Amino acid sequence: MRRGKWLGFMLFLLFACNGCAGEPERETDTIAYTQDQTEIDEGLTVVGVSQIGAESDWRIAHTESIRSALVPENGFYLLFDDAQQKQENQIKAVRDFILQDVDYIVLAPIVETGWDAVLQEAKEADIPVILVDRMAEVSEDLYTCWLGADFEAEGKNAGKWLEEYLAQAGRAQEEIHIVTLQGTLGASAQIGRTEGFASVMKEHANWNMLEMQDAEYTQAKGREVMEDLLDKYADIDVVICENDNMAFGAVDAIKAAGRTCGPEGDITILSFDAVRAAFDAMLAGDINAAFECNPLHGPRLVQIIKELEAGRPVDKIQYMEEAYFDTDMDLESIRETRAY
Ligand code: GYE
Repeated sequence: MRRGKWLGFMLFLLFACNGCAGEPERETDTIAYTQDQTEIDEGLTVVGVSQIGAESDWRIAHTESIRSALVPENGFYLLFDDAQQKQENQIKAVRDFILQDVDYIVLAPIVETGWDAVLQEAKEADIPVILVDRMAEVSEDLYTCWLGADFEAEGKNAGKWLEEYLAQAGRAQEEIHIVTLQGTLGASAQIGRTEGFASVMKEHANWNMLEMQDAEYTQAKGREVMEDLLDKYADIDVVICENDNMAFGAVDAIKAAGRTCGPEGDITILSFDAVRAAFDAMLAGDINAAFECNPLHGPRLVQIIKELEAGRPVDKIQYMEEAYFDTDMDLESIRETRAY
């Protein structure tokens, strides 16, 4: 912890406790911290993490990876805030972290826009900000680095996979009707996956995008949106789901409508993330392919912060390595090796 930080920290705790009196607040580790402050070792690096929510299996794995890496044994004290899918909660969390004068702020921005003011405040407070998962559309001097996935490449890979799949099935020239369940509109993962897939679609005049709808990355909304699309269109050939949980919801809706999907069914389902439950869904024959998005950011965050603490520069943009999986592979064996 930098010199002079403890004073700010203690003042904040006083302030936080006063503020707590009558106001029902959402639960954060900040409160937990106030209760066991005496146990905190001054040598620890304090990191405030603003997480988006718990909307998907991917997000839960992401949180778990960060929580298990930023631990005292690795030299960290973690303040974790779950924004429950609301940007205003994330902005408030970042402001709280600034007031607490944490050593680092880690932010997973729900959408790309709207971060200029709060990140400027962090800069003025001299607190490095590490963006993880999704990107923020801000000037480069407002964050130290970004760690995440190449969402556009994921979308492109899905398009290329579909191209090959249709060719192998002798359907390369057929009219193909596609719908997309999009993630939270304005989120990097949504923008990149939509644009990446669209870039392959452009090469296929016979691929028709019937409709794209926001299903907010959740299973419940995925089901609801898919029900609506099945009501509207009788001839859907392919469903692009911008995460696994929406795919699970789509599969539920398709089955409830008496339709079939997966490699043996009549609707092809492509999905992103490749969480363990997606392997189960592929093995059950419900979805065709899952394009991996790696949520294990925790160990990489530890490395990045240790480098920064040692005064060494880090790469501004850092991608995670990713693959894809489909039902032609030995999914049983691969599933055994999966960490999430
Ligand atoms: O695909 C989805 C989650 O931003 C990569 O957000 C992340 C996405 C992920 O809710 O499952």
